Amino acid sequence: MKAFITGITGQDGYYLSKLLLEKGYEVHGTIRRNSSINTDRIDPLISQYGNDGQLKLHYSDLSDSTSLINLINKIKPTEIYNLAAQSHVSVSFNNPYYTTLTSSTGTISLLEAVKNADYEIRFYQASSSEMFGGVDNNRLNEDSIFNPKSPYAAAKLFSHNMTEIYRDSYQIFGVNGILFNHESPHRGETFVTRKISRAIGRIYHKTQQKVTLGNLEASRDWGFAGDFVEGMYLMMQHNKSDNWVLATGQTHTVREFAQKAFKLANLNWEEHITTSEKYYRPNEVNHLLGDYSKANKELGWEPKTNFDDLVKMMVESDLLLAEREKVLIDNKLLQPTWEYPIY
Ligand code: NDP
Ligand code: GDR
Repeated sequence: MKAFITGITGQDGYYLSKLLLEKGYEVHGTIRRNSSINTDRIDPLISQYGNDGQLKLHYSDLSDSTSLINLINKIKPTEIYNLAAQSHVSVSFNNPYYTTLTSSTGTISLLEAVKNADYEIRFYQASSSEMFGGVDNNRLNEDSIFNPKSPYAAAKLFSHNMTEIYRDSYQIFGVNGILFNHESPHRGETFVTRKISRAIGRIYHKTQQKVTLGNLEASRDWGFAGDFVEGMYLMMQHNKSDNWVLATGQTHTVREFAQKAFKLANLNWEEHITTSEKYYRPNEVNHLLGDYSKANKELGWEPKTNFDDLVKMMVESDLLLAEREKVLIDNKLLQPTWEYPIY
């Protein structure tokens, strides 16, 4: 049981590698060379499992086909999870070329390595509910029509199609997990749920005054990332590769998330949230609601964490984080943040 994970430093990379390490897998993950170290999320796993023991990290990049293929040939994984991506939908409008190039070439490199291997490597592609485009209020499942509205979604649909093409043409074990939004205390801080929970922690501890958001009426089917990686794992253990939707079957607006989250900290959300068109997207996905009945029936998967518990988990974690930050601010080791300028 040897897993190769691209994007191990991301939210899902953390939860998935934790799950696989606990199951006894040898886990290999790719990290990118950056001027600052960006392994924060997986640092607890590195402490526990080492970075050259049961967990092993390798420098690579989705755009570096040679390095990906060399790593796979050397490591000989039994499962590959392709989680890496420029995963921010809004950023993909500003960086369309980079978003498309890295996602698409990365997937092809990995699929080629799987195709050419002389033993079976199971392949997981991180597909997204963004590919549906949210054109109406219907529940979306594996047979729903795709209507990508961003460079991010189009790049994901390309990789989704390529996984199916390699599955049908070369009989590889290629899975597409079409996952609806999933969040956690490890969610990137530029995604709306974490942007809100992070702001609440700082507003509560008086190190931030307000938070500026974009479209409050967009609704999403938000689940907990820890539950969703279990679904990824189950897909990879199934006797036949296929496409599966993972979702919660409930949708909430950004406004509802914010109201609930601020209330948990006894803060009045209207005093602290402003909106600005700078956070609006050129083309918005207004509504997403998933139907996970196929995953439930065939994999026995269902989400364990409901919306209220997810919001609570994120707010409580960010209240603690902000409390720790405040100590640093009080000791002049950190600057207070009035508002984030970029996202
Ligand atoms: P994150 O943004 O948290 O993590 C993305 C990961 O990809 C990071 O490890 C990042 O590395 C890495 N990465 C980005 N660009 C490159 C590159 N050029 N080469 C190599 N690695 C790169 O995403 P999530 O964990 O939330 O999501 C995992 C995957 O699932 C993504 O592909 C995302 O698009 C997809 N997805 C996510 C959903 C969600 O709700 N979270 C829903 C549906 C799909 P670094 O840390 O260096 O930036
Ligand atoms: P999404 O997540 O685009 O669904 O993609 P995000 O949290 O960025 O946006 C969700 C909705 O909130 C609205 N919104 C804001 N979004 C951000 N980021 N910042 C804001 O200030 C803000 N205000 C309102 C957005 O317009 C949108 O409607 C995530 C990513 O993880 C993708 O990689 C993944 O594929 C999909 O989920 C499923």
